[in-house]
Amino acid sequence: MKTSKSMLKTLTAAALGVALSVGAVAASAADIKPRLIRFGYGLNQDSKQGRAVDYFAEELGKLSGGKFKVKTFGGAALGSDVQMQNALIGGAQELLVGSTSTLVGIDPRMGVWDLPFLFDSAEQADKVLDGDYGQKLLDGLQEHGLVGLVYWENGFRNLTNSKRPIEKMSDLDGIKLRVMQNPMYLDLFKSMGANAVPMSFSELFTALETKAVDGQENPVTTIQSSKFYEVQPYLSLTRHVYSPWIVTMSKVFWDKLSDDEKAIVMEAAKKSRDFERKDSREQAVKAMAFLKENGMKINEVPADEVAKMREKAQAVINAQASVVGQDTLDGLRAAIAATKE
Ligand code: TK8
Repeated sequence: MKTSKSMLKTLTAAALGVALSVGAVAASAADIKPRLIRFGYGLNQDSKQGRAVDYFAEELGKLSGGKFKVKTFGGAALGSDVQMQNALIGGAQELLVGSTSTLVGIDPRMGVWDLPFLFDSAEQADKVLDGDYGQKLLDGLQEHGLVGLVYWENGFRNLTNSKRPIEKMSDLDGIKLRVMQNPMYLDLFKSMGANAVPMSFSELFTALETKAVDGQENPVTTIQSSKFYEVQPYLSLTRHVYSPWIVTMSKVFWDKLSDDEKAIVMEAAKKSRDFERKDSREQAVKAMAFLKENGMKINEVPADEVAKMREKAQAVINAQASVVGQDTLDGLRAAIAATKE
């Protein structure tokens, strides 16, 4: 619900035939108070995550007429993704962008985005994430103390390791592989023969450097921006999962905001989503070239070997019905099917 003040403004603008965005209306006359938002994230500042966080900070600053100050904290300076989620729920931090995977302990349904070999393209994923299905999952977070604003792109995940190129599924045998903290990943990579270990992202570089683990999996942009290429010679292009990122806000903070304030937060969030996805897709191409130039040995995985991985994945996907709920899984399949109509 808009306040009567902003409603009047909107009507006036419409009468004048001026196309004003909510934010432009809001900045001067609407109900906006000075606020501080602490926005934490796990990647380095020099990454697509950092760039989009900075973009959001600037946009929201503008939309609020300078009243909202967004202080940004990259490189897990406020803690790991799980720690930051808890800080949001407790009201000690306002905003976070990170993986959906670490939310499964809070809301198991978030695990659907980790299901392997789900999307054919990033554009297809956009449709499902930004459509009713994705929105329903965002809305579901509210009862757990988080407000899901938008999804950004993390990207298609690929394997890196220090032992050997993964050219066939059996090359994964015994590879000690760091996975994200969704138990589904453990089952998935164990079923493919790897020795999977869950670990927070903030500990990963050191674990790779000290060889506490042999490998990990992430999109090429992260392999570049987190400097994994310095300690991981092999990159195998499996594209096994399309990962989104999710921007979440503390519900404690959200509930304090006026309708006008909520509207500008949402507007900045949506703009940042579009900015980030565009940047992500441009950077993915550049990252491939960069990683090659910087000595990574990159290989494609032959189709028949990917087929073997898909077969293992299918059993893991089916087993997720009891975790995320059959309805949630069916809804996902329907939403994906609808993108093909
Ligand atoms: C960054 C993480 C990262 C994710 C992971 O905090 O944990 O591997 O892909 O992007 O959210």
